[in-house]
This record gives sequence, structure tokens and C-alpha cells, in this order.
Amino acid sequence: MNTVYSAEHQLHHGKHELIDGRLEPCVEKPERAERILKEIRHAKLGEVIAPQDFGLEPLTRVHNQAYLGFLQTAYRDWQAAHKLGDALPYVWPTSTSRHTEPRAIEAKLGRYAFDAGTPITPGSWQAACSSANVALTGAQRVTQGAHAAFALCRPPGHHASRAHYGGYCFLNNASIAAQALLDQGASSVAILDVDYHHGNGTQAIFYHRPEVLFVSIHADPAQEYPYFSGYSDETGEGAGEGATLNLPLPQGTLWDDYAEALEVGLERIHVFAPGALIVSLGVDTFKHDPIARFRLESTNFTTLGAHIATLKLPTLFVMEGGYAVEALGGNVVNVLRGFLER
Ligand code: SS9
Ligand code: ZN
Repeated sequence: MNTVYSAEHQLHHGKHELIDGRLEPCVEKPERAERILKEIRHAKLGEVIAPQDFGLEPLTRVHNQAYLGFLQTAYRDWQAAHKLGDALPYVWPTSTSRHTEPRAIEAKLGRYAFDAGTPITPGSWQAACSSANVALTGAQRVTQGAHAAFALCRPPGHHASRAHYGGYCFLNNASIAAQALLDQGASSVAILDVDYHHGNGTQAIFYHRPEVLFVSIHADPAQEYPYFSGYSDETGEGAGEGATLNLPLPQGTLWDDYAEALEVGLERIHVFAPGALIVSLGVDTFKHDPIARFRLESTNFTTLGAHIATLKLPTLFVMEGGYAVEALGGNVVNVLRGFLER
């Protein structure tokens, strides 16, 4: 299986995020992608290829123009307003606010961000674009007949919606790839999101769409970030009714319970019979993840990969979360190896 990777991810390097009332060093850091790349090479999983540049068009298929325009100039605008350091929002509109487009960068940050954990740095836009190109290049491989590909995306994407960033995500790489597969002729796509956190952005993007099945296994949003979505009664709307499946699990979940939810998710995907599968691959379900509370072992990731392989679908793995840097590369390789060796 080929891995798509670009060193441009390093251009996004936030210093601090707001965690539990304190500014803490960012857990979503460049070292993450470097560790994964190192283990992929070490495991000789296949060729590592560079992304192609697909330009803005495929991004506009998923995100709105005003949002993309904002992201493009956000850091420059922040600097022009004489702000030092990374751009972080500190004021948000509410349901009683006026809804005209804000002019000041401080207001725009609150308009487009849904959390205070996602700093915008000088290179964030370029890194986010390169991350999307990594996913698009992976999607292209699959369209061209590859059985599987791994898009080593950073920054991640599953929390970004049509016009909101947050959860370390700016562009929804998995959604952009899914839309590209559809545009390249797939009649339907399933997205399986195994990140510890609910993929609220991906869910929102396809909530009304019957041709994209979104299945997510994640920590119960009653207890865990992103809190405001990911409940089991969210099943899609309108034409998309029934094409969203949330499988929330309590904090502390071990492999056995996880595997049961996985079987339910895989069965739904099997019945849906999509033209291709995208896996939003977060390994922050690992027992030693610093910001998450499931308890999967490194060996469980191999089994996870093997289970996904039983679907026998053309599959694009898109990297999402996973913050225990020591074990991160090994855990990702385990998923991919489990998938390949089945
Ligand atoms: C934990 C703060 C969590 C956001 C997490 C985003 C995960 C992306 N107290 N902050 S996969
Ligand atoms: Zn996560």
C-alpha cells in the first residue's frame, strides 16, 4: 500500500491550545506525522509518494467560499491587527448576536472557529492545503484501481465542517476525498470514523446526503469532546435519513466492547455496499493517549485493520488523531498491516 506524505505539514506548528482553562503546549504537533512516516518506512509498508496539487476546486466542493477566503488570509489579518503569536479566538457569536459577516479578525475567528484549541499559525493554510492534497492524491490512487492507500494527513480534518474549524482541523480531508471519489464516478462512499472523538465536521457535511454513509465509533459526547454532536439518535436528515450511524461508547472502553460496536458499523457498511470506503483513522483510542480515555492496546489495532479488511472494499485510510507520540507510528502501522495481511 502506498503512503502519501508531504513535509509541508511542518508549516503548521501551533504553540499553545486552551485545555481545561490553561494554555498548554499543542498536542497536535509536527512530530506526530514524522513518527508515523518513520514507522511506515521501517515496516516497509510500500512506497511513500508526494501529493499532487489539485488547487482550490475540490475544496470548494465541501467548504464554502467565505470560509476558505477567511482561512487563506486569517494569519495575515491577525498580524495586520498588530497581534503577536498564533491566532486564537476569544469571543463567539451566540443565537442572539447579529449575523452579518464580521469585519474585525477577532470577530471572524469567533465566527469560524468552534473551539479555542486550534491556533492558526503563519503556515497553517499552506499546511492544511497540502494535507487536503495528500487525501486527494490517495483518493486518485483508489479511483485508478489501487486496492488501498494511506493518506498521511496533517493537520487532521474530521472536525472541520463546511464553514467551521476546530479540534485541530481546518479542511475536512476525508470529506474532500469522499466528494472527489463521487465526482470521479463512484456512486456511493462510506466513511468509517474510528477516531476517539466524534467526527462532527464529516457528519455535518454529509448529513443530508444519501450517497455518503457516515459511521462513527467514538467516546460518548455526553462525557467527551466535541460534546454537541455524536449521539446515537443523530441518524441523518431528509434524503440523508438513515445514512448516519453513531456508535458512542463510554470512557474506559476496552477492546471487547469496541469490537462489538465495530461489528455493528461494519455490518451497516456491508449492507450499504458502497463503491469505496474511507477510514478516518484516529488512533487516540489507545490506552496511553494523553487527551483521550479509551483503553485499546497496540495489538488491538492490528485486529481493527483486519476487521476493516473483511469488507473487501477499495479503501483509503486518512490520518486523523492520535497523540501518544511514542506509540503513534506503531499503532498506525498495526492497523495498516492488519488490513493488508488479512
Ligand atoms: C481535552 C481537550 C480536547 C480537542 C481535541 C481534538 C481532537 C482531535 N481536554 N481538545 S482528533
Ligand atoms: Zn480525536
